[in-house]
This record gives sequence, C-alpha cells and structure tokens, in this order.
Amino acid sequence: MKFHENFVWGSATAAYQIEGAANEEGRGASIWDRFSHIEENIVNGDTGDVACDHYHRYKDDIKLMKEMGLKGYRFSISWSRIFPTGRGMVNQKGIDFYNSLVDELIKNGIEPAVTLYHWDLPQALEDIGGWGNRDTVDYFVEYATYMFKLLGDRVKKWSTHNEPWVAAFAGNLAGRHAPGNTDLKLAVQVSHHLILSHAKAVEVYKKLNHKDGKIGIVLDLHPIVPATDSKEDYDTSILVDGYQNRWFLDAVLKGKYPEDILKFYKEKLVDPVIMPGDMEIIAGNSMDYLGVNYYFRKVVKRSPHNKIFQFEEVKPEGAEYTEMNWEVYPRGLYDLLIRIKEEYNNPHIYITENGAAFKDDKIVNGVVDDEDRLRFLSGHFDEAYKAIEAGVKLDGYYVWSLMDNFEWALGYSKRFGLIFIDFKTQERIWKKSAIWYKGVIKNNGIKG
Ligand code: IFM
Repeated sequence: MKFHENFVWGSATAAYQIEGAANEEGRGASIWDRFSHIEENIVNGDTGDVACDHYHRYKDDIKLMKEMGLKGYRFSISWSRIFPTGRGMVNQKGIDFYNSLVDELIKNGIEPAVTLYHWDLPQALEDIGGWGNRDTVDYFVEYATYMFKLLGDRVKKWSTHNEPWVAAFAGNLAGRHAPGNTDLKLAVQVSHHLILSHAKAVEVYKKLNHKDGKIGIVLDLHPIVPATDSKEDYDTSILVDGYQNRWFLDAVLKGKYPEDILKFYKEKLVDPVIMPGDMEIIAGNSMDYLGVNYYFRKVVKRSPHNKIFQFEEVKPEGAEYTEMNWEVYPRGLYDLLIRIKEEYNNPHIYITENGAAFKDDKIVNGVVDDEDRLRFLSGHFDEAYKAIEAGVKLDGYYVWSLMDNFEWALGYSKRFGLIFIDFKTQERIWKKSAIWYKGVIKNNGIKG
C-alpha cells in the first residue's frame, strides 16, 4: 500500500508537554503552570517545569526526527514565551528559540507545522477573565499576527487552536484541566470565543497573503455510537455528538452552530453572548484544511451519570484498551473521515494526532518493545489509506507523539511517545514502533 507522493508523514508535540524551562529566559507563567502546581490536580504532583527539557535539547531531538525520516513536525508555540503577559512587551529569547527551532527543522528537511494555541493561556490573561473575557479574542489575534509575521516566511502550515472542545469543556466544565472551572455557561462562552478567535486569525493570515501557506484548526473528534437500539440511546448519541463534534465542525465548516444544541443550552439557561457580526466572521473563515485528532469512539447510553448531558460511556466487552482505557478502534478513523467528506463538503484533512499510551516497560537490546503501539498505528494507517481510496482528501498524518511527555492531569504516568524518555536522566530511547515508522515513511506506506 503506497500513499500519494506528497503525503506528509510526521509526528506531533505541544509546548507545555515537552519544553520545560518553565521559568527560564523570560517566559511568563501560563494557566498550566498555575494549575499543575496545585498538587492534587496532577497525578503524582507532576508539573511541566522540566518535562522533556526540549527547550535545551531541541537540536538533538531534531536529529532523532531526521533519523526517523519525518517529513513534518507539528509543535505548538508557548504564547507566554513570546508575550510573557499575553500582550504588549515581547520576549526576545522566546522569539530566538522558535526562530532557531524552525530554522533547524528546515535545515534538516523537516517541514514545520505550527499550532498557535495548545491550551497554555498566559496566566496574566486568565487574571482578567481568560477565554471567558471577549478581549482575549483580540489578544489572541494580536499574538497570531505577530507569529505569522515572525515565522510566516518559513512556516507554511498553521493551526489556530488544538482541540477547542478540551480547552473549553475539560477546562471550564469538568475542571480537570486548567484553569479548573466547573461552569457550563462559561464553558460554552469560552467555546464561542475560541471559534471566533480562530476565524479572526484566519482572516488576518489570508490578508497577509502568504500564498503558499495553509491554515486550519485542529478538532478532537469521536464517532459517537448508541450502546443499544433503543430510541433513548439513539437520541443520547445525537446529543453527545452535537456537544462534542457538531458544535465545532458546523461552526468552522458551515458557519453556524447546530440548532438542536443551541436549543439544548437555552433549556439549561445557557445563552452564549454572540455579538452581531460574529457568525458572519465565523462563516467567512476560509481555512484551508481541517486537522483531525482521532483516538477512540464513544459508545454511549442514557444515564444520569453525566448530570447535564445525561449520558454515560460504555466500554464494549472483548475490545482491546490502551493505558488510557480508550478502546482500540481503527475503523472509527475511517468512519470519521468519510462522515466529514460527506457531511462537510470534502475538505482537505490532516490527521494531526493519532497514537496510544501503553505501558512500555520492556526493553530488549536497548529498544523498547512496544508491539502494541506498532499494531495500533498499523491498523489506523490501513483505515486512513482506505479512506483516501474512498475519496477523502487526506494530506498527511502526524503521530502523537514524537516522545513521551507531560500528559496533562495524568502527569508522566502515561506514555504516548515513539521515543521513550527516561524522565530522571532525560535519555531518549527508541521504541520498536519508531523503527517501524521509519520504514513506513521510507516506503511511503506499509509494505505488503
Ligand atoms: O496529550 C494529548 C494532546 O495534548 C492533545 N490530544 C490528546 C493527547 C493525548 O491525550
């Protein structure tokens, strides 16, 4: 099986998960610094203070990428490394870091793909209301504009936001992510501000006329499947799909929020402030591609377990599960891609994340034996290939993640990397899946 010629085989990371150097060279605090330093928030009291120390080791990490044969590398910018208080004064050391990172990637033949926001809002902006405050939309656009001008001559792939559902709802409804709020009204408002800021940033990017550059947004999407044939479970699946998927897909690809979900929120007395003109801006966003992060499907049944949306996730028996307790379900990737093609006018797509956490506790001849991850990726690449054959415009695939890293509220307890990190010594150790991936890239597909 061979993918098309320009298919981008890559891998992905995010700033707070790998960089470390949290208090160095002028970087300002972000909401994740604040949140992770409250001990009960993170497994084992871990923080991203040091993480993979990538800030100091990026050149060596790029050597690993080159050795793996990566064609593309997706990473995010730490907003507070550029603007320590979110706006105003810039931090020259932060600018130097990202300039060098991009140059080093290009020098090594690896195409940089930059995400502007992977959840680490400068704490100074949180102090004035965070994403619940509409002004943050403008500060984000100022920051985005700055980055487009700084790196736009060399960076030709941009994403505005990573997984706005997680930023809005895990951070402001479930409270398990920074900033740790538990307020539906705020979460919905935040989701609108994130989407609006995306559309405004796209508009600026297009005006700057980087003709050969592409910009999109990255959504975390899950096929939502009813647990039984009952009408109750079916209706539940439609609601959860609206909350999780359609709210974002419809906004960025159809320029409107789904009526059933707006109605549902209104019934809960949640009526987000959408100012006149907002929906026109959102509808007018002419992004170039959709980034899809796929990990697992959700099988749902009606249940009072989730008090607001009245559902519970069911774990199908006999299925295989990763260390995150996520079902291994490669077919879900195909279903998702076909759905986007059919319901959303066949946009260009990148798989911007897909991967799995496994135990990784076996080292054989200096290599981590992660056959389970290798099988996981192989199964998903197969489905991606089938989707392309069925007409999906899939342009690339970024495996999550280049290396083990800070898995948010789960700290360092879950390993997603192709490269193993010994967090005590910062030693990088190849996993079997990385060696196998190198072969896939070389062959532009799986042999046989
Ligand atoms: O580690 C995260 C990443 O930051 C966003 N997408 C999901 C990954 C695994 O949970």
